[in-house]
Amino acid sequence: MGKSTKKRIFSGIQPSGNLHIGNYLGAIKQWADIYADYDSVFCVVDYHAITVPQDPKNLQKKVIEIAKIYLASGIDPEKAIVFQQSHVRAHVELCWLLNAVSARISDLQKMTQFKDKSSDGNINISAGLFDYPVLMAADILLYNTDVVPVGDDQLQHVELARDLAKRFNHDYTNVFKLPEAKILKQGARIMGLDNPEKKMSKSVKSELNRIELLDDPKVAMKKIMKATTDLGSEIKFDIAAKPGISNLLVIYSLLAGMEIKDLEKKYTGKLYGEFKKDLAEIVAEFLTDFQKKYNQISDKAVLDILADGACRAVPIAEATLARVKKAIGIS
Ligand code: ATP
Ligand code: LTN
Repeated sequence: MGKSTKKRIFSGIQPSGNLHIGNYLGAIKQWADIYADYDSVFCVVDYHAITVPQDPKNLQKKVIEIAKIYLASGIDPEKAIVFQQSHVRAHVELCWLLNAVSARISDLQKMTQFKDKSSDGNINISAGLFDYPVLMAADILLYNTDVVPVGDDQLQHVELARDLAKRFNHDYTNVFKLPEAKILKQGARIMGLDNPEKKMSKSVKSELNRIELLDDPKVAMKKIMKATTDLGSEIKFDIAAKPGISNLLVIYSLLAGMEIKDLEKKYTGKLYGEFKKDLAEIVAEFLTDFQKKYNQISDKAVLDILADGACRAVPIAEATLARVKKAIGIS
């Protein structure tokens, strides 16, 4: 079989918290829309998840849930590699090597995700949380990745991966391909329903912040009806003046496949309530359809897919790791 000439995509999500439509619209939908045109690799990054406390009884269930969400979103495991990070040891090995020779503490101190997650004065923050972006760089670089489709909060991490690759190539030999982030123009930062000034997030306490992919559709409809809106009554995309309505317009546009300007026309002269009611129905329809697909996939099928994915990932990762070790002088 000839070598694929397609560019490679790599991306991943942590098995922590409950995935929401921000994760879906910013990352997973983007993968599902483009992955067949690439040589695609999707990972469930369990070693990233444990940088904050996880319940050992629940972690593997979460891994299966995330993998099922990838599949229910339309990723065909025959056409893409889908695997669990901890099944491929090369990830931690490359992380160590990059830590030792290319990563700088001064770079990691600039990472906003670390600053945000460690800013509440908690002294029990793990060293792994600080080193998180180096493991992410290892994930990406092991697979000679060209493109990393993510939401915009991950841009800084992908840029760090690129910088580490450049530094390594400069200091040793040209081993790594330089990856680029792929960030959607629309949907890369879905905002919280209860606070449209901040991104929708798994870790915000209030459930009114987000629509979870496995939410009961009726509950999701209520969350949309309760979403924060703005002063005035016009349904118009204007992030500065109308962050709440603008966020809902983005969600509507992406789920219904309609342009925002067409939605603005459709709702000219109409009230927020009517707009929200329609959006609530669109969200409920989406969730019903999504969950139908999700529920058709058995845990056993997922475990087989992850095992097969690891078998396909290992040779690619090991080949890169061998080149890295050779460049450093370790054989
Ligand atoms: P946390 O709340 O703990 O930071 P998260 O919700 O950001 O978690 P991640 O696992 O960090 O979830 O993100 C998975 C993927 O979803 C990443 O590509 C990330 O950029 C994307 N993503 C996360 N939140 C959003 C959002 N609100 N809008 C668009 N994309 C998002
Ligand atoms: N940090 C990412 C998850 C992640 C990832 C990756 C994304 C870990 N390794 C490699 C893309 C490529 C996040 O979304 N929180």
